[in-house]
Amino acid sequence: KEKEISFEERAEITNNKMAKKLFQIMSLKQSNLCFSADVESFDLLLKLADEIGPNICILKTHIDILNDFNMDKVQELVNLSIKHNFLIFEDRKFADIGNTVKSQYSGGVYKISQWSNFVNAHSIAGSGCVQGLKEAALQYDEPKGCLLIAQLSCKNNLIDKTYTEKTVKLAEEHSDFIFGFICQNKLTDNPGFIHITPGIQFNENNGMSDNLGQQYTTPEMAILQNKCDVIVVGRGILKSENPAETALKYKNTAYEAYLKRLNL
Ligand code: BMP
Repeated sequence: KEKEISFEERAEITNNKMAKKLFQIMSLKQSNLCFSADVESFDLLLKLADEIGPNICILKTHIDILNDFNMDKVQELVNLSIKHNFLIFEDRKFADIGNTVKSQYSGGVYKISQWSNFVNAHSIAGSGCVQGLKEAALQYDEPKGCLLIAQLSCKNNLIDKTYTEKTVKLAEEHSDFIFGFICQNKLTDNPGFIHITPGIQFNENNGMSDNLGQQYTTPEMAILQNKCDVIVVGRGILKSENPAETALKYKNTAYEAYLKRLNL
């Protein structure tokens, strides 16, 4: 049986600067929790980021659902990410030809490349899409990165096993920029690739209902059984009475599950 490698060791092993930075934050803060800040008010997002920031390694945004977007507030978010030492992940899910995603990533209203540490892309468009994003990222001194969506949490999605396998192959071919996956279970033993998993709630059946096809699993299942590295939690935290307290519970549960996996 293969030995589990710690986040700390993985930070050492990987040549990908984004992965290194993330693994370092995870081991320093003892957190493998990503908070999905799916709110429509930027002011609320900033308040939550300040409260929850100490307990997360990543804050995930959907910048295009904010009603009061502006670049000054983006700067405040960046300041909070420095204050609390978390990374900003814009969940943009790029999926077009290279030339288009390059503009979508760096231009437009949101100028995502300026403030996000990393983004994600569907693998459907192939290497040109990855190449386009990579080119746009090259203009920055600090590391930028991208995750490929290898699996989805929602019911009846069209991704099959072959698509997932091809996605892993695409990631391996671009491992200077692609440093992991959005997925539901571990896909590769390459320690440099991180597995980030949405669709998480403490009580997957009695939790908040989602009538739009979202499927939930528990933090323990995701980390211990499915061997993922990071859990993504949105409504499990947002809809709770005390989001900061609940985030701490998710953080502790996910990290304990990781420690248990290391010692198995
Ligand atoms: P929630 O925990 O409230 O269900 O939110 C999950 C978040 O993760 C959402 O922002 C969603 O866009 C994202 N997500 C997902 O739920 N499943 C996937 O397969 C990929 C995602 O990015």
